[in-house]
Amino acid sequence: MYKTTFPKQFPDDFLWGGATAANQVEGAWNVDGKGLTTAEVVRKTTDRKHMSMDDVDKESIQAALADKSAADYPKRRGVDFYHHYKEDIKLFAEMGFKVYRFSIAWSRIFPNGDDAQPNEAGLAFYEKVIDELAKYDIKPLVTLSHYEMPIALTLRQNGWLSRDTIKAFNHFTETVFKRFKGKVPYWLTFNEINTGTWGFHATGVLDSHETRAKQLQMRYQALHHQFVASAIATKQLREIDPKAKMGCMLARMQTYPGTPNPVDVRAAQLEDDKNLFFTDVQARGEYPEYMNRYFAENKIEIKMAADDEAILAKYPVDFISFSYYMTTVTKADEGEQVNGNMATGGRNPYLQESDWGWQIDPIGLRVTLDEMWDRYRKPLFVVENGLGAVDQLTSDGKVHDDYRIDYLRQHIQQMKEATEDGVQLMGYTMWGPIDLISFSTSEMSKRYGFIYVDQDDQGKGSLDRIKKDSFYWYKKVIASNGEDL
Ligand code: BGP
Repeated sequence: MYKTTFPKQFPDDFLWGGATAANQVEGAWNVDGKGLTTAEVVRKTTDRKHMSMDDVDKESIQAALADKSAADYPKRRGVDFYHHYKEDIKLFAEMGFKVYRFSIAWSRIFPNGDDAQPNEAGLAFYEKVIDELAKYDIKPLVTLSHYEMPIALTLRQNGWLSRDTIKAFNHFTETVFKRFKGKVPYWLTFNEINTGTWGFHATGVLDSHETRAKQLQMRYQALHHQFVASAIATKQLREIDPKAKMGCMLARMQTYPGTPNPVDVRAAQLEDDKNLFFTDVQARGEYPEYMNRYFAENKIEIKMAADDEAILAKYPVDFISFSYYMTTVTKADEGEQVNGNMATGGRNPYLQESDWGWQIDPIGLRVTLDEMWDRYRKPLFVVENGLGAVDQLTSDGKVHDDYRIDYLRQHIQQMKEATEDGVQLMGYTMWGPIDLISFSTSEMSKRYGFIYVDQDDQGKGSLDRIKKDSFYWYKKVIASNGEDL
């Protein structure tokens, strides 16, 4: 039956909130037994349009390990959420958050990734965070791996390239599922899992000195291990905490054809398939045929253990989450964008871009939501979206960030349209409700937050938290369940 009424509104239980990652907010990188992660050996970049982390090699890691300061490694200091979590959660509650997405740093729990016993101080920290959220009735949505591989595993076994990493990861997941049983209703395994094809930051695989063909072989193999580890984590969660839901997480970047020429349409379809490949595996439980063909044509051979396919098929995710910042454009004669990377995609003359070259496309969010709902028929969750911008703190202690409000408003409007189109959307956690260290550039000055943090790119500042104009706006949006935009 067709619906005859189309209420343009979000469901009553829509999960409004914000999202962060341990390595971008926590700081306290050498406190309470924490081990270092891949994120914390990456330096600042001076190139705003490119990521800084994929030329990392063993030598640069050794140099980073020898450097005991946070001066050149901003992800070591974050915005000191580790010591400010009560104050920060109180501010989230004041905005009316229903959900808070954060990651558990694997190396706080297992400093070397595969220690025999967990580090109690690490578990205790996240327990305090979860209990603090519960005071305000904010539900945790926890990412198990947000570019935070224990550096020991990268050095010892080249990160996810090793099958042994599956075992280590699933020991970690079992430990946290047991500890936080009944307290965390939503989990995600790997943040932006598809960015594993971009390199080190996501897989912990050191391959910057390899040929492009070899890199692809290594990266897809590492990703296969992540798929298996994700399915095993889903199995564990069903057994340990059956009411909790498991999701996958994709950096969704829709590719438009550069012209209506069918060769360009086909090129765009291939790019898009290579993006959706990840959700195809994790939501449908099998490798899609188009990808098997792609692997064969590119001489990529995925080594699988006997029961890998059965595990993938048996434990698909319950819901699909993704980040959405931009869309991109391709033409057949531009060749493959396998090394596609944020901000390096083709230009779209109809779109404006952020100061970092990210093409802003609110309607693209509706297009994506509608297409993904049709493809999977599983609940969707937008777990990242937002505008990185340079904010000015005025002399009277205010930040007038109308550009951010405008960006978010337009995206929320399109989510509403998608809801009316019939998409089952669980919630929206905008990226970086509190200013944090940029993932791609390690800058502080690329700010996303509703809450300004007084800290500059050199790490100087009081760390005071200041409400921006957008803080009051988002509070209104949540209170009206998305009606008052
Ligand atoms: C996503 C990552 C986040 C985040 C965001 C914004 O890709 O999952 O960790 O930081 O992008 O990116 P950036 O910080 O580079 O602006």
